Amino acid sequence: MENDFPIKMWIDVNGNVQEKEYQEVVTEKRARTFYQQLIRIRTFDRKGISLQRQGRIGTYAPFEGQEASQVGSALALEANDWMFPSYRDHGATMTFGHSLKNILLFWNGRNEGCIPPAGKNIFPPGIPIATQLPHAVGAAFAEKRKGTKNAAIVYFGDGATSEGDFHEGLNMASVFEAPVVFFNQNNGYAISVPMEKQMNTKTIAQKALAYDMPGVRVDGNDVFAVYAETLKALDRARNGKGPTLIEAVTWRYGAHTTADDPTKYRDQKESDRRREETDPVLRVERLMKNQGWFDEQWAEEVKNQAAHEVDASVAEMESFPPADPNDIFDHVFAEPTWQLEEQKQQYFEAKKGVAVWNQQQQ
Ligand SMILES: Cc1ncc(C[n+]2csc(CCOP(=O)(O)OP(=O)(O)O)c2C)c(N)n1
Ligand SMILES: [Mg+2]
Repeated sequence: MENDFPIKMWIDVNGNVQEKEYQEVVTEKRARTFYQQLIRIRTFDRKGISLQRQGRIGTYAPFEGQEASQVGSALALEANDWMFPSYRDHGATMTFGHSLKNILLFWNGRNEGCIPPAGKNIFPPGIPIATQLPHAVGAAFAEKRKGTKNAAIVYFGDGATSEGDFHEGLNMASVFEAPVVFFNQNNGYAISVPMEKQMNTKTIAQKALAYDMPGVRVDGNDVFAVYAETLKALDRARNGKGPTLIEAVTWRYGAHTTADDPTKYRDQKESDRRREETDPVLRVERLMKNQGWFDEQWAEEVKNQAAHEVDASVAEMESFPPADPNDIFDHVFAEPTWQLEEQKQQYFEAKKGVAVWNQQQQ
């Protein structure tokens, strides 16, 4: 079965273009745009971890290693398309035009973090695994019924494919030919659970067969291959041909979140080896060097510009007051249920208890 779903690659690990015909898409202009975005989101990601370590934001889910999957797919979208991210996909949302400040506010527990810039169809990150898939199908189906050419993309991990929502979403999209792209980032792990312990299939792409839609495997660290395959799937969707499942094969170099220690379940040497060989940023750098497009001074400027933008967004985020715990309870339903009222009371009582305990320690 694995052989039926070969991994598509446009640029190999040494930065060489695989086919002559790709040269039309693999232009200097695109390489620069991709490189710039890859650096931008990596800079943000590293800052996210650093802010969490300093206690300046809450928890944080890093995506380093998965940048090509997120940049390549997001840059294939049209401005009016819909994006449904998970908690690890803010590289994609910021590429699609989300505000960096709001993304940071999200990780700091503030409601504003869920709001995209005006006119941008970006949903808040799906934290309960796979719940965003049926939402994306609904939005795509609504666009189809309205007669537009807009499509939706939904991001999720390998672990999410074990959830009922994954199957319900794919089935519904298939039956109603909804213009949606199911974009899976297979990073090999669902927190500490490796893929082989959670499914017997060797690929995610083959799961598309059950829903009679195309299933495509792509090198998720090759931004050009990801871009080209997503574009193809989006074209198909817009033209009434229905959904596609894309499996971007990738790896996260860091922890699942800042609350996790990956060395407990993964050999760090494996991650180091992969980084050396298949880092998505290095891949574009090697391509640009091979083509004579890489300019050290320009690359320095790109890095400085990214650092400047990220620092400015941190300052903006920090001008907001800390999150209000009432918000967790008050915005779930229009009228709060008794269970929520009870939980809220319990929370504040416990908090009072902690405050008293802290005082006693002083
Ligand atoms: C419905 C549900 N069950 C369990 C969890 C706890 N949980 C958070 S992340 C995660 C693993 C998801 O793995 P995967 O889909 O591969 O995404 P990745 O984190 O690798 O991007 C789990 C089980 C959750 N958030 N939601
Ligand atoms: Mg995963």
